[in-house]
Amino acid sequence: MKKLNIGMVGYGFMGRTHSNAFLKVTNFFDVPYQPVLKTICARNGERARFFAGKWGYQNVETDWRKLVESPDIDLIDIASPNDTHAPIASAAAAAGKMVMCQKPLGRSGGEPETMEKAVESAGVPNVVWYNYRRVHAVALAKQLIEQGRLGKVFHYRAKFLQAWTISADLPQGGEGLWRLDVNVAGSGVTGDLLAHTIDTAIWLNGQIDEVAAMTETFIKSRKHNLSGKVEPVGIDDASAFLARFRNGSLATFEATRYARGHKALYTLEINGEHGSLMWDLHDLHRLQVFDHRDEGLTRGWKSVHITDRDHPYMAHWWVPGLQIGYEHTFIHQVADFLTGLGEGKSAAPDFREALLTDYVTDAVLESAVNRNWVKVRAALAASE
Ligand code: SOE
Repeated sequence: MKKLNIGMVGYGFMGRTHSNAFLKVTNFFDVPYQPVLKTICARNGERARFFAGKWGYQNVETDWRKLVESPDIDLIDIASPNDTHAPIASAAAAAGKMVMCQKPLGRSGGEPETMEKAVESAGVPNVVWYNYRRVHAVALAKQLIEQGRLGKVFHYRAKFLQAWTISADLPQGGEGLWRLDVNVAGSGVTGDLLAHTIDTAIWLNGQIDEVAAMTETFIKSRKHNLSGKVEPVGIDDASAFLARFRNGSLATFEATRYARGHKALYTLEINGEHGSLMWDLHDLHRLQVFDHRDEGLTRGWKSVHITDRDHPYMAHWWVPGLQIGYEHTFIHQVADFLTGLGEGKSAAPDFREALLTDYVTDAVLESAVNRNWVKVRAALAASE
């Protein structure tokens, strides 16, 4: 099996999910490449060395510019804060490296397009880590929709609810809290949480054409960890929008970090002419299925336990009846990427496809400011 030397940027939560996926993928999937945890890169050398020891990285680097130029690296994986995505991805592509990038692709204001152009002109394989597509139950939903089980789709509904920023004493900025700093994150829950729901929605139900949104920042100023001063909060704490899909269906999306009682509740529901599907991240190994064509007396919602060999990805795991969880979605992402590499293609969503999600989040933020319906850019391009 060919070796694929990984240069990972970032050792936070996502650095761990990605490293774990690279380590485990060949134990469970027959893929044409063996990822090698070659170099971990982060500004804090001491923390990076600790991370390298824990996960088995061979080298430590503190300058991502040196990492992307390094001849012994094949693939740059970007698991660092959002403001680093564009410069690292562009430099990595220019150096001829494959690029895997944590979502969202970049901050709004042109970064995602620059990144897409960089990987396209360099012709390097690329992918964005939208891991919820790789939940086995969500992949089954995709399969059922493609088989036409729902018929014409009328409604799509998605929510991603958290509660971790409710305290006004929580500072913004710096390690672990950069998601609250608009200069680093680009936006709040729109780019962080809605982006996931939008990626899954486009994958399952097609292009979103227009949106009408509202956002709110509940805590207007917080101490900044880097300056030590109280500074205005620029991120959206909550974001909700109405949408029209190109297939004629209507949608509601909501994300917040102020839903007391919910730590990470991502739910989605699709209602069609013949049936409906519901999925819930807290019960991620189940898909709720309703088929109106079932015999009337016993017709009802079925809770399908996604653990059988004929369910997506499940032939690679344990024996029927035994479930898998969150970490596996990242392993699936790497497996799909490596399989794609063997076939000479990028796995989905590549940067070009992930741009569609950025166009929707841009439209959401614009609509929230202007308080009107906004056409999504990709939709404009298609009808021009
Ligand atoms: C934020 O809390 C976060 O970690 C996101 O950044 C992830 O993308 C999401 O999957 C879980 O929540």
